[in-house]
Amino acid sequence: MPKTIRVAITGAAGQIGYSLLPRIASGEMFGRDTPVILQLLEIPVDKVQAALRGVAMELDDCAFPLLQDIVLTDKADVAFKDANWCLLVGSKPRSQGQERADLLKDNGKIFIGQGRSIDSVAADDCRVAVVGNPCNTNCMIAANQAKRLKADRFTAMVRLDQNRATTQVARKAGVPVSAVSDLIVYGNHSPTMYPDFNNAKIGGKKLTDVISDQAWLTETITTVGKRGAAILEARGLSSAFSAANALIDHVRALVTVGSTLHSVAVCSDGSYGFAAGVWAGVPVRTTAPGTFQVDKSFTHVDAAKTRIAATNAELASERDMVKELLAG
Ligand code: NAX
Repeated sequence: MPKTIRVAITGAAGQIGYSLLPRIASGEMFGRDTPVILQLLEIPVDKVQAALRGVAMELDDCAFPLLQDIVLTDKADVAFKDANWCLLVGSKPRSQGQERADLLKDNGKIFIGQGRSIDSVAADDCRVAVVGNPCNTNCMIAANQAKRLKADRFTAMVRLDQNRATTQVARKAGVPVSAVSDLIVYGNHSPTMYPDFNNAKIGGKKLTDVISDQAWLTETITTVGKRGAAILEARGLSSAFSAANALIDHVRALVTVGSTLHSVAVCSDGSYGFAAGVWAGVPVRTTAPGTFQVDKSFTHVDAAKTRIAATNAELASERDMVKELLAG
């Protein structure tokens, strides 16, 4: 039997947590034969801690064979202790009238503390995936606190954007989603993200040969970028199970060695024109469990370069807004 994985999850009593936890406990993230221990972190507020206990009761009542233990805590050092994976989902929502810069700074403080704690108590092989928004910049802030763990242990999630784009093009082409490949989302998890249809494939053919309607493709970039807002408008709540599902895909991709390309936000080394040191979505291939390589072989037409430059500018401006939160 594979070794037990300790998975720390922040914001575990939230919406995404509720959809995510049973799927991890049932083996969808780390494999159907891999035991897991869930280490759940929530804020020290009685009502929230009570909700967390309720979630744990439901996990108990599922009698998941792979779920070996559940730890409930309001202390980061307890949640991240010996964790092999830290899934940073929790963050503060934007309050009414709050400036984006203030939201960035408010949430940034959470990720300073969590980054430090992970670096001091998590397992040596620890990997971190950030979902809490603004996830690229929060990931950069957490990684910046780490002395022991290298930057490539920290990734942020743009997979939901990839999945959203995949369904749009599959539906347009009248093919199953599994026919779509190499559809990479570049940049920030925000409306500036760029889903690259030019290098994507459908059934092994160039996507743009299968869908030649350029106006539709351009409009679909906007549809994908604004999908979160559309769901919020329709549901009155932000995306939850689709985000949890994307996080399953994100981590599963990073623990599964293979030639498939995935969109993952990683620490930029300057590839594709991203500023070095920001976390940007790029094409990634998993070379060993938890270890990836960025595929730098794609070329982009001028219109794509302009979009990538715009999402890079946003990432750089976010970094600028939180510069006092970055160590060194
Ligand atoms: P909820 O508000 O339902 O849950 C968030 C939970 O985090 C709350 O229970 C809260 O108590 C907890 N929390 C806040 N500060 C914490 C801290 N310091 N330590 C531990 N827990 C803390 O939000 P939910 O819908 O679950 O969304 C969670 C985050 O995911 C939000 O930041 C959201 O914006 C982000 N999203 C990211 C997506 C992505 O693709 N990267 C898509 C979905 C989602 O919008």
